[in-house]
Amino acid sequence: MNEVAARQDADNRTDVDVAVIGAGFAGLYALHKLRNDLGLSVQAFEQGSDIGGTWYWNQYPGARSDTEVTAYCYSFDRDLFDQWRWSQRYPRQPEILSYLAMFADRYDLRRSIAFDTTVLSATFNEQTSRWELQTDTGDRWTAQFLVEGVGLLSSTNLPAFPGQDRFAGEIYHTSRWPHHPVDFHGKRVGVIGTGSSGVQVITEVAPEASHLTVFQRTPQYIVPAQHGPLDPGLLARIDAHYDEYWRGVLDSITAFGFDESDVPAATASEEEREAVFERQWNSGGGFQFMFATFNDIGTSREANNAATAFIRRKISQIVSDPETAARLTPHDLYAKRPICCDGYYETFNRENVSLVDIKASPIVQFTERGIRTEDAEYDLDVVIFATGFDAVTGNYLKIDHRGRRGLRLRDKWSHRPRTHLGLMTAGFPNLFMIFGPMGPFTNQPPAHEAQVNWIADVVRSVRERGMNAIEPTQDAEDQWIQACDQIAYSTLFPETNSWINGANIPGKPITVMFYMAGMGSYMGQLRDAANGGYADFLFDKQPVGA
Ligand code: NA7
Repeated sequence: MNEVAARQDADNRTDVDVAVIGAGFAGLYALHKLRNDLGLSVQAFEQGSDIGGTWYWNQYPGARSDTEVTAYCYSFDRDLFDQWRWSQRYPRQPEILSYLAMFADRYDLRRSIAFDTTVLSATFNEQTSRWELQTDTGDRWTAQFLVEGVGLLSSTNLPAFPGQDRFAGEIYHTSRWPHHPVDFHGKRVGVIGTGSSGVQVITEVAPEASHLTVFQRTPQYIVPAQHGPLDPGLLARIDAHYDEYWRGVLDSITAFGFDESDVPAATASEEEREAVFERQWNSGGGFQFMFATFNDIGTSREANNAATAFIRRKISQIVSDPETAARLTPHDLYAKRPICCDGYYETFNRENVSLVDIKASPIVQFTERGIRTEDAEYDLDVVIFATGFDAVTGNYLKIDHRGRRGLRLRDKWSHRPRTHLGLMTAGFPNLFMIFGPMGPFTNQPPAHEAQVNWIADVVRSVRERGMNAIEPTQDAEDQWIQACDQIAYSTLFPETNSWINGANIPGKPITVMFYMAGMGSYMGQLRDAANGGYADFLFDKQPVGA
C-alpha cells in the first residue's frame, strides 16, 4: 500500500499518523506493519545510533539469545524465514543484530527512523486528539497514534557505590557496552552481578582475564544451554509444517517453540523425575528446564523442590571446591526468570577465578585500586556491572507521558503499573505499549508480532469507524489487573524477589507486572477483545474535552 506523507503544521511541527518509539524487534515490526501494510505515515525514534534495541546496546562478550532461534525471529514472512540461515541454536549478539539489519533493509525501514533521538515527552492534546512529542534534538512531532517498543529490559540499573569516581581502572555495564572490542588479556577483572548477563560475561571473560573476581549477591539456578548447531530435524519439521509450528508457539505457555510438559511432578516417582531432569539438563535450556520437564515447577512447591534439589546436586558435583560450591548454591525457590549458560559452574574450577559473597561481606566502596568489601580489598583493572535493568516500567516512565487532563503516567503508575492487556492504559488514548507492563511473560518476538498485529487492527478499526481515539475503560483495566494478580498469586513467582516484580530496584514498588497465564491464554484475550468489537474500550469521535 502507498504510504501517506508526513505534513508540516502551522506551529512548525511535523504531523504523522503514527509515531513509533524504539527500533528493536518490536519497533521495527510496528514500523513495517503500520507503514508498509496499512499505508500510514509513520515516524520512528531511536535513542541508539542504529537499529537493534537490546541487541544494539548489549554488545558485551558472551551476549547471546537463550531462546532457540527458530522461535526468536519474525514469523509473518515465510520467505524471510526460509532465506535467513542461522548459524547456531543460540546465536551471538552480532548475528542477531545482522538479522535485524537485514530486516530493516528488506522493508526499507531506516528512512523512517530518527536515530540518536530520545523522546523526552509525549502529551495528549485533548483538542486535537493527537500526541505531541518533544525530542532531545529539539524536534517537535504530532501523531494520532503512539506505539512504544521501548524495551522490557532496556533501562539500565547502574548502582552507585561510594568512591566509584575515584577508581583508576575501566568501568563497563553489560547493557551499555562500547561498540569496540575490550581487551581483557592480562587484566584483573571484577564482575558485579550473576543474572543472565552476568553468567554470560563471566563465562566468556574468564579464559581471557589474568584474574576474574565475581561479586555475587544472590546465587541463581543455572542450567546448561547445550549450545550447538541447529537441529536439522527441527528445521525440517518447521519447513514441512510452518503455520502449524507458529500456531503451536502462540498456543503454548512460553512461546519458546519447544514441547511443554503436561505432566505434574507429583505423578512421577523420584527415579522418573531424576531421569526427566537429567534428560533436560543434557538437552539444555532454562525455560525448557522449568516448563518442558513438568508442568508445575512454577506452581507446586513439591515440584519446585525436586527441580532445585537436582540443580543443587549438579552444582556440588561440578564445582570442586566445596566452599565455592556452597556459595554458588541457591536455597530459595526456582521462580525467577530461568537462566541457562554452558560452562558456568565449571568456570569456578579455574585457577584464575574467585567468588566473593557480597551478601555476607557487602561492597563498602570503590577505591582507586579496586573494590573494598567489609572484610577484604580486591585490586582490579576493570569492573563490569552486570546489574540488570529497571525492568518492565523503567523506559516508559523515563518519557514524560501526559494523558487526559494532564494526567502523568508517573503519577498514575506511582504504586504499580496499570494497563489493559499489557497494551493500553486508561486516560492515555491511542497510546500502545508493545510488551508493556501486565503483558505476557514469554519469549518476546512472537509476542511482539501478535501484539503489533492486534494494534494494527485497532488502528484500522478506529479509522474505519470514523473515530479519533480509543482507550480501555477503567473497568476493563481494573479487571485485567485483578486477573493478573490472581494468576500470579497462583504461582510461586511472587515469592521470590527479582526484576520480574520490581524488587531489584531500591524504592520501586514490588508488585505483579505480568500476565502469567501463558501465551495461548493471552492470545485468547486478544482475540476476544477484537471479536467482541472492542467492547471494553471507549471510542472517541469528538476530540476529548471539545
Ligand atoms: P538481572 O537478572 O536483574 O541480574 C542482575 C544481577 O546484578 C543480580 O545478580 C543482582 O543481584 C545483581 N545486582 C543488582 N544490583 C546490585 C547491587 N547494587 N550490588 C550487587 N549486585 C547487584 O539482570 P541481567 O542483566 O543479568 O538480566 C536481565 C534479563 O535480561 C534476563 O532475565 C533476561 O531476560 C535478559 P540480586 O539477585 O539482586 O541479589
